Amino acid sequence: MNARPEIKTVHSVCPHDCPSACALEVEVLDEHTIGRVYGAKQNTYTAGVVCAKVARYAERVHHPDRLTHALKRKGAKGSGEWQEIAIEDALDEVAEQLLKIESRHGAEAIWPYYYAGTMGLVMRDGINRLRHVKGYSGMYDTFCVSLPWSGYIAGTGKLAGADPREMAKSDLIIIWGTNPVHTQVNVMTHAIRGRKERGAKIVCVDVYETSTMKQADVGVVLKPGTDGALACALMHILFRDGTADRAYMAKYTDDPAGLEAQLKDKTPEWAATITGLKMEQIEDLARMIGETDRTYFRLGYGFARQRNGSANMHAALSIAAVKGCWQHEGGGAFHNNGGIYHWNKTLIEGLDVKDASVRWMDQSQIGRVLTGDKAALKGGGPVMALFTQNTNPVSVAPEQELVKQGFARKDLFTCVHEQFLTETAAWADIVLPATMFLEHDDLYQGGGHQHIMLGPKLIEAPGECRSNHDVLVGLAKRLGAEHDGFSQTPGQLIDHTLQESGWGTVEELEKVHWIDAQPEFEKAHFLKGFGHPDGKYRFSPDWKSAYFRREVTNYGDCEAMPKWPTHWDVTENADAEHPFRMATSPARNFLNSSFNETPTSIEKEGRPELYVHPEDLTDLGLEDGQKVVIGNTRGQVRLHVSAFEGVQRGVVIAESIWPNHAFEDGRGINTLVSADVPAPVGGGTFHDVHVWVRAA
Ligand SMILES: Nc1nc2c(c(=O)[nH]1)N[C@H]1C(S)=C(S)[C@@H](COP(=O)(O)OP(=O)(O)OC[C@H]3O[C@@H](n4cnc5c(=O)[nH]c(N)nc54)[C@H](O)[C@@H]3O)O[C@H]1N2
Ligand SMILES: Nc1nc2c(c(=O)[nH]1)N[C@H]1C(S)=C(S)[C@@H](COP(=O)(O)OP(=O)(O)OC[C@H]3O[C@@H](n4cnc5c(=O)[nH]c(N)nc54)[C@H](O)[C@@H]3O)O[C@H]1N2
Ligand code: SF4
Ligand SMILES: [Mo]
Repeated sequence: MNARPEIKTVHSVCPHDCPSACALEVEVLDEHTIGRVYGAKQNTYTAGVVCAKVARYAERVHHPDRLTHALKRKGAKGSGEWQEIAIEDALDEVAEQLLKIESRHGAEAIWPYYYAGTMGLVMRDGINRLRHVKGYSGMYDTFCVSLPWSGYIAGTGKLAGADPREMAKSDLIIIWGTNPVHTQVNVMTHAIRGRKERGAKIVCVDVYETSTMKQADVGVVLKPGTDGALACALMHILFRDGTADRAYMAKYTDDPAGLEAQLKDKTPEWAATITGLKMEQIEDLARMIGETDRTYFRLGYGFARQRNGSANMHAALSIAAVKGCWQHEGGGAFHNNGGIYHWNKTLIEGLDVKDASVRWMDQSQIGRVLTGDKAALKGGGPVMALFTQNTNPVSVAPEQELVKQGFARKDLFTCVHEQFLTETAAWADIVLPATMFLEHDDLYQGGGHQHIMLGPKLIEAPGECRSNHDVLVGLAKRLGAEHDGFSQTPGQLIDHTLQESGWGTVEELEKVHWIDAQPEFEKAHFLKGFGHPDGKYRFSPDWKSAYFRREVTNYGDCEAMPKWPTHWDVTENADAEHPFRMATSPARNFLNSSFNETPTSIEKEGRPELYVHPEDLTDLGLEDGQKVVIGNTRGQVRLHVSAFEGVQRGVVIAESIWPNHAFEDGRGINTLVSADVPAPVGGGTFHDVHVWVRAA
């Protein structure tokens, strides 16, 4: 696994939190420097295409502001006064603090907090090994996947679906609640192949006219949180018009008659009122689906970031079963392939020493946890130490006012391991400098496709940067934490994990760069049965057993969830005080809070803006481009409005995630987002926010 500097263009993998997980070819100029980054041409999913952010990755790796040495806080918390210290001294200090806090307050007072800034299995998940060996508090990861994944699994019983490359063989591709032109560009490669090769129609369902919708044949702009209503009306019409596949449903689904009865009153008229769509739009889309066996539902994350998001994911997914699309190549549905890899991560995560009785706390509720909210603390004592890797909560987490109050606590010890001095790192006591993906070995899987890929170390890291693994090993030694995983190199962990999971050895993977793990057609299309014990697709989900995190029981209020697809009206609706519904949809040139440090991204995005319908602007007495303040019970945010026709009245969009400091008074968009716990298992409701809008 050595760097091969004599070879100019070398294989790697994009490590970012993006379903595309692109296979890369990287120009290595010398042992410290890269040039352009390309998509690997031979990889059948990446097919030579990467997003612009990563094509210009040299800007990020060789950024002048990269952290290269450890920092110790000199002034008050958050003061920005630092002293550079040697990395070994920094690790000594972190270990000393953690041991002190453990002896005074118990191991559960320490909260390792991480997410998916890198998607490498070793560097992302290794932190759990330290957690399990030491008995530190657990973190339940709710930012992203809990709502969509539970909704999908509720229907299929498995997180997998029709091969996304099959979109090239579809006749109708429905891109629902995702904006791939911004968030996972390769979806477009395969959808557009379908259009070119067979005249496939592309439909896009979103809450505003996105860059993806501009490329679609049909755009459906509905009100946020109303996808369940649209899905029900579409299914109602399929039953009504005789285009539902009754033979398929009889064989493969739990209770089609029950569903049909439930859908009787879910008419296009009913759905038009809820979604704000025209009845003809709903009828037209239903007719297209009804006429097209090879309809492919590409279901995204975005529409599930609503309090009813799991139910809406399940409702949209159910259309594919009503129409029987799964039987046809180029038909069916897909969200994520997490279920196909059968990883054994015992060594990486230290699962052999896991104590299930140790508390876990909700990632999205970090503000409440750090400010002592009893429910968020799950009945345990206060968190006295945070150790973070791969995430930037003082920017991306909901309820920013609480998050910042928490990080400002004088009695909280915070160590942040980062590549940049992020808004989270700025509050730390100790900051450790992290390697970037080209500077360490790791193993990756495609969420939006089906490849297992190797990302080897290609260049040397600057200064004293350490990989996540090396930092964990350094801390484990000092903390007396023993586990086999701490005595292995990343290359050995990769090899062991591959072998234990049935994917060969690291040497084999090195030769081929990636493994295509796509299950055979019949399995991927559930033609041998769905993932539930009875093999049936569930129109009527058992929400309690649909949890994708089975250790999390009774987290949200499952009893209150609808038994059948419907419009479950639990979103944060507009009211007299807050007349607008806001979504914080991802901007093209940022990736969560990453890339908002690179000059080209900042230049392209301009400034934080709120897209508002021109007639709403008129009603508010506001001009295009005017500065406004928007708010709700959680706080207020200042930004500029931009007149935008491609949104329903009463809906506003703030493309994200700008850093807090890009806003006039340092309050970013997540000030307004709630950390309430949606059923069934919690999850970030980043696009489910009501606000008022006023002149600033
Ligand atoms: N450029 C860029 N790329 C990214 C990211 C980024 O921040 N920027 N983030 C990465 C991460 S972590 C993830 S998880 C993925 C997520 O990628 P996606 O699956 O695309 O999910 P989101 O980006 O959250 O939202 C997608 C779309 O859902 C829309 N939406 C919001 N509410 C509703 C609704 O109620 N109904 C419907 N139909 N649509 C709705 C939003 O307007 C947005 O256009 O993208 C990854 N890629
Ligand atoms: N308003 C709004 N907020 C959102 C969302 C939204 O759509 N709208 N989306 C939500 C979603 S889906 C997600 S997933 C979260 C994601 O939010 P974050 O978890 O903050 O996401 P990233 O920006 O991907 O990564 C965080 C940090 O990881 C660091 N990092 C990368 N690689 C490494 C490494 O190898 N080691 C170490 N130590 N650090 C590394 C990067 O420098 C970066 O600062 O944001 C959520 N917040
Ligand atoms: S599309 Fe996603 S996976 Fe591909 S290069 Fe861009 S950020 Fe990375
Ligand atoms: Mo995410």
